[in-house]
Amino acid sequence: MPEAGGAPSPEAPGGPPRIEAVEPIERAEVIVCSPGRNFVTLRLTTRSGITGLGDATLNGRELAVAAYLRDHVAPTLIGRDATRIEDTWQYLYRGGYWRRGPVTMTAIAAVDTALWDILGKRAGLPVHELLGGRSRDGVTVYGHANGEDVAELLDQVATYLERGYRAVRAQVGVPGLRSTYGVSRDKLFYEPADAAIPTENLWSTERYLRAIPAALGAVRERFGFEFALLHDVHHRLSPIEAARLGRSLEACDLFWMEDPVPAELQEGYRLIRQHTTTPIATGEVLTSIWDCRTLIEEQLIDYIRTSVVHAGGITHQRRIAAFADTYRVRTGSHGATDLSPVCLAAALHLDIAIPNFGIQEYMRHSEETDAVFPHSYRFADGMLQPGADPGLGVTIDDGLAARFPYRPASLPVNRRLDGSMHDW
Ligand code: KDG
Ligand code: MG
Repeated sequence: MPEAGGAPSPEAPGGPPRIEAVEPIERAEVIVCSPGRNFVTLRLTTRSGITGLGDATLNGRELAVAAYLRDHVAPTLIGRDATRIEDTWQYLYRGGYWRRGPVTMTAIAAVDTALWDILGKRAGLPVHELLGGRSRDGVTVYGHANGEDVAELLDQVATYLERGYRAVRAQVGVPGLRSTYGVSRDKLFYEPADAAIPTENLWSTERYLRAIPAALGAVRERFGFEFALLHDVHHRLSPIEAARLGRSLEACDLFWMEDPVPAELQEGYRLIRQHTTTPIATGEVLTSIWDCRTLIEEQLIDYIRTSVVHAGGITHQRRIAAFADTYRVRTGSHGATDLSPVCLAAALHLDIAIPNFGIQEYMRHSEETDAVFPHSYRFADGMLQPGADPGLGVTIDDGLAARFPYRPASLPVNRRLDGSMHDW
């Protein structure tokens, strides 16, 4: 392992003398592939040949992040010291006049995650050991049971419980709507980004609010209360509608009701809180600690669902978790299939190390995705284990990735029955 240099670098550009790089970055490559769905991956390689991977996938906006990384970030990384993880984060965030937002924060996340991967490989340790080591035996995950109707949903919940899951998210088709968020034809995998031009779905709040309490009630009636039950509203309700739903689900003893209102409507959570004790989770579309501040400080939520890939990487996600911990808010990291195995591995290293982990979403990746991204994490007894490989424990098979070129795919949009736009 190279020694830390103490001599000022002769090429310091104008400013104060710089310390020589311990592990200079020599290459930054952006790899776009589509093994079952689109993924953007950043690979950094150091002068001594260590590689690190970072997920940079933003569903439906993949090429925007790829261009941001290639055109604006990669050139600034060459020669930079790979061991300066915090400084690089500050350079990319504070150094950027135009801050935050999903594209920027996803690009920063990719660099940060790749640097943690490099650090782990350099040290010969899995990333969670660098983050303070295990706080728990494993990472409890929830799977996605869903059905076109209640009967199919019950079959799917049974399948997840038989597979050993201790936590299940339940989504059901709404009668009279031709498709509903979270309900897929292929039960184990779900990919809403299904067409280059967004598919138009139909939405009815009234029908949804009538269908859900009955469906979740049927799940509890059939399977009892010895597992965690979750439900994702997917940003669709007004605060008072969400309050009503939360109250009507109290007897179901939900682990959480997710994203009851659109993310930008944070004041709405105050009203929801006044009316229901159903725990609330949100955050998958939030990209920084500043976006979560009110929700956490006012204890308007119980679980913060920001992810490594969309909220600035391991460094920033760890900061959000630490801030949340001071208010006894726990984490529930987003883990849909559009978050690549590189992101899932990074999330698992963090989940296992932090004190206030709550639960991890685990939507299985397709076989093609798993083949392109061989990984050391494993599922057993309702938990994922990050594995003991140095770094993140994920690689990318370049040859195979090249056989799955990018395909344009957008997330759907929603219209109400009268034709007006609604949140998807
Ligand atoms: O890209 C959008 C998906 O990640 C999102 O719709 C999935 O809400 C989601 C969840 O909870 O997994
Ligand atoms: Mg969600």
